[in-house]
Amino acid sequence: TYNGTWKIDRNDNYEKFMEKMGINMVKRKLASHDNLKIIIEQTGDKFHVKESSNFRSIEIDFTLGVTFDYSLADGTELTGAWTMEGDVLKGVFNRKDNGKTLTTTRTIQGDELIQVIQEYRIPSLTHPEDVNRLFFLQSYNYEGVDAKRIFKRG
Ligand code: MYR
Repeated sequence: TYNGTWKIDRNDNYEKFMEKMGINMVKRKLASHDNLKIIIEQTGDKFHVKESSNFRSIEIDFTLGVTFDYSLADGTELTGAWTMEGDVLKGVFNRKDNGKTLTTTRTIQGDELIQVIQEYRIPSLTHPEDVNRLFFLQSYNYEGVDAKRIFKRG
């Protein structure tokens, strides 16, 4: 289960990923030590997420398969959705500013929650039904940088 409190433990390739996304050095340094904590409460296909970090504290509600808006800590606006496939949470989020697509997965491995983030050139895939199409197309459009953020139960 994803329920519980998750604190960032370490990142893998996160700074390089942010560089590729066009985030400047000062922001990258701050973001890679953001003390991110997420509290996940899942009830059926509904999620309530409390996100807190050095940057902000926000609460997010979403339903699996339903598109919602979300902003990154630097203000970049996204729209997209999470779906669940087996035990894997798969997200597809479109950047409103440049139309690029961020895909992300959350999986639990032992006592860790592993979030993988990738960026693709494919624009405007915002519908939940597009998730599988995107995961199929990804190998052709992959920008070549992905990152991991690894959380431990807190
Ligand atoms: C949530 O479930 O916590 C809310 C929605 C999260 C969307 C995540 C989108 C991809 C993350 C990209 C991070 C890139 C930072 C430069």
